[in-house]
This record gives sequence, structure tokens and C-alpha cells, in this order.
Amino acid sequence: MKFNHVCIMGLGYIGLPTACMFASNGIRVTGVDVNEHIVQTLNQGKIHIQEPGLDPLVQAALLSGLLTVKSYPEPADAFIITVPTPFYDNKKADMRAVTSATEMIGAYLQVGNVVILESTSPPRTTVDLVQPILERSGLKAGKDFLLAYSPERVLPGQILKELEENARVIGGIDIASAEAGRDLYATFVKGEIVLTDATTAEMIKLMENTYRDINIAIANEFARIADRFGVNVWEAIGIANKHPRVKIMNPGPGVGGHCISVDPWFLVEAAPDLTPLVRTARQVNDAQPHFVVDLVRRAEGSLTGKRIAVLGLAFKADVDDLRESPAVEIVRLLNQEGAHTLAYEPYALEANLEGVQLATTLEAALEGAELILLLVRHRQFLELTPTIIAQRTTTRRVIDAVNAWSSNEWPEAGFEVHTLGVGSLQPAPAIQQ
Ligand code: SAJ
Repeated sequence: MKFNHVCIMGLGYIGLPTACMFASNGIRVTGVDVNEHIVQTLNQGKIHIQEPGLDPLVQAALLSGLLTVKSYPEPADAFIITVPTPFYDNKKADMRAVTSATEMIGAYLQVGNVVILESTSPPRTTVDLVQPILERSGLKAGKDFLLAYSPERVLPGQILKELEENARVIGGIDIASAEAGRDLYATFVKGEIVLTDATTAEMIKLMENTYRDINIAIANEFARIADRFGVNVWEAIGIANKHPRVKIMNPGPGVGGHCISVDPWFLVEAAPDLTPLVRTARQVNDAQPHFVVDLVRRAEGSLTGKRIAVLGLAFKADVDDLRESPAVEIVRLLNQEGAHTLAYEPYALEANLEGVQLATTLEAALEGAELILLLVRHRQFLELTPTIIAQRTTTRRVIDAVNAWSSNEWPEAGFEVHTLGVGSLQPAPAIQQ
């Protein structure tokens, strides 16, 4: 199938890079977002997210005229839905954005169109939610239009590279739909394109992120056990991973972002009776911020009035994304205990987070601090040396939740560094899940 015009619903971390990929391959793209601010920002040639290499690509796509940004769709050959699927407080999937994007497409749907859902969704969303909405147009899926699910699988921080290079799964409601999806993504995907059915593709995506969540949960449990028994978990993992069939992941302050900390719940919601392990892993990772706060308490005693410089708020290294970030939760928990935190997040200096006080420079965060709490392995923090830190603060106390400042130069320069998962303090008490 040939495509001249693609309409992309949702211009976030996935939709915007995907739009640029099509545009830079000569395809006309209408990018649609319901957020007026995003539409205006893009139309001014600026971008609202940070992703390496994306800025010039967006500029070029807009300048070439191949990418236009609007708040409503227009008739096109293909429609791609890349809107968020967060969860409600009760951990049930919030499908409102998918529903409304699909309804918008329904009004423009024409015979011969292809519609692809990319948003991570519970099993059967494509056939049970998206298809019936589109068919309200009077057109029939599989007969008048084609419909497929194709999960995005890119890693924030290297989205552009992974969009091209990763294997792409396309799950059609029928074979023709899967093949049409393949023709569409073959525009820019250089990795393997694997065809399957829609529900399998939905499940693949959820399985991938759940697998990762469970593996991080076991690493976090190992860190807690190591802490209790006076073992250095980082050393232990390094040695265990020399076994040819063992690949333990890294413990840390918890699991954040809009993917891994969310997607496993979609499986739990879909089949609560079949997913005790998935649920438990989620609870383990969600409890990890409490473990970090406990580490701070054991190192420092009372936290009341304690001035803590928090380095990093993003959900992981070298991204500006603060969604579901365990670092943000840790700050809130510390504040609840009476600590005075001042957080420095170099990738989101202007962030506006309720109850979180931000410093706009490293110096401001460190000045007057009694404790430094390192929560994210940003490259910029890895490059900090004891000399740099010592020039900016009198405190020599550090809690490192990401094993970034473990070299001997820190104690040699007079710093007392407690690293998560290194049993150097009073044993960890029982954790409340
Ligand atoms: N984390 C650890 N220990 C580790 C690895 C990660 O604690 O060893 C933490 C991170 O700090 C972060 C969280 O887990 O808080 C998630 O980070 P991540 O890098 O594992 O994943 P995401 O959420 O950025 O992206 C994932 C990816 N999925 C997989 O690797 C299976 C990505 O390919 C997906 O496209 C993305 O989810 C998504 O959109 O679903």
C-alpha cells in the first residue's frame, strides 16, 4: 500500500518523533494534539519535550511544510493514535484519551484508510474499544478500512534511533490490516517488522514491560536483603552476572515513568486471578521510595528540620520526564517527615510540582545542605567530583541511591557516602508494602 498523508493523534514523546520520521521520509503529516499549548509551541517552531536530536528534526519537518500541527484531524490515508493511557488511582486503565482520539478519527474516516493504535492498552482494546467506535462511522473494519495495533517500544533518551532500528510488531485485526501496517511503518523502520494479530501485539507490549518490572523488583529486594546482611549488592550483582545465564538488573530508588510503573497494572486489571506475581512486583517497586527514606532516617536520625539537597527528580537518567518519578515521591515523603528538601533537576529547572521546592542551580541546592541525597544517575551528576562538591557545601554526608559516587575518592576526600544496597548502617527494618 502507498501512503501520501498520515494523521498522527497525540504529539507527545512518541507521536512527535513518529511524525518527524514520516515527514523526513517525504510523507505529508498532520500532527494533532488537543493541548492548545502544544499546538502553539510547535507552530512557533519550538518543542515542548526534551529528546536528543528531536529539535532539529521538528524544525526541518515544519520548514519543509510536510508537517503541519493542528488541534483537529483531517482526511488522510492513515491515522495513528499515540495518546497516553495512564491509570486511575484504583490502578485501572484510563482509556479516555484513546476513546476521544478514536472518536475524532471516526468523523474523518474514509474507505481504504488504515488506523493504527500505538498507545499501550489492555488486551483486546483494539477489537473491543477502538473498532466499535470507528464503526459508528458506518464503515466496517476489515472491509472498508484496516485496523491494527502496533506498540511503541522505544526508550526515552534514544527514541529517534530506536524508532528506526527496533523490531516493530504489527498486530492486525486481519492479515490485510497487518500488511497495511507493515507497509506504513516500512517508510522509516529499518528493524525487523513482525506481523501478528492485534490482541497478541497488545499483550506483547505488556509482557515486555512487566518482565522488566519484575526483574527490577527482584533487584530491589536483593538490595534490601544485602542491606540487612551487610553485603554490597552492587558487587554481588556484578559477580552473579558473570554467570552465563544470569542478568540481574540494577536496584534503585524505585520504578517510574509512564510505562513500566503503569503497564503491569493493565494485566492485573485484565486478569486479577492470574497475576499475583505481577501485582507483587509492582508493590515491591512502589515501596522502594520508602526504603530510601528509611535509609536516610537510619543514616541521619530525626529528619525534622534537616536541610537535604536532592540531586535529580527525573524518573531515570538523562531525561526530563518527571512522571511517576520515585525521586519526586521520596522528596514528598521526606518533607512529610519534616525535612527541608531543595531539589535540583538539571533537565527540568522550571518544573512545577506540588510540595517540591526546586533550586535552579546545583550551587543553590547544595548551599547550607546538611545532607546530599543523590537520586538519579544523570551524566552531569556522575561527572561531579568530591572537589567540586566540597567547594559548594560544608556537608560531607551523602546518600547515594543509584551507586554513582562509590569510588574511593569520596571517602578519601572526607565524604561519608551511604549507598543504597550496601549494608553499612543499622540493619533495615521490615518494609511495609
Ligand atoms: N530501572 C531500575 N533498574 C534498572 C533499570 C531501570 O530501577 O535496572 C528504573 C528506571 O530508573 C526507571 C524505570 O525503571 O525509573 C523504568 O525505566 P526503563 O529505562 O526500564 O524504561 P522506560 O520506562 O524508560 O521505557 C520502557 C522500555 N521497555 C523495556 O525496556 C522493556 C521501552 O522500550 C518502552 O518503549 C517503554 O517502557 C514504554 O513506552 O513502554
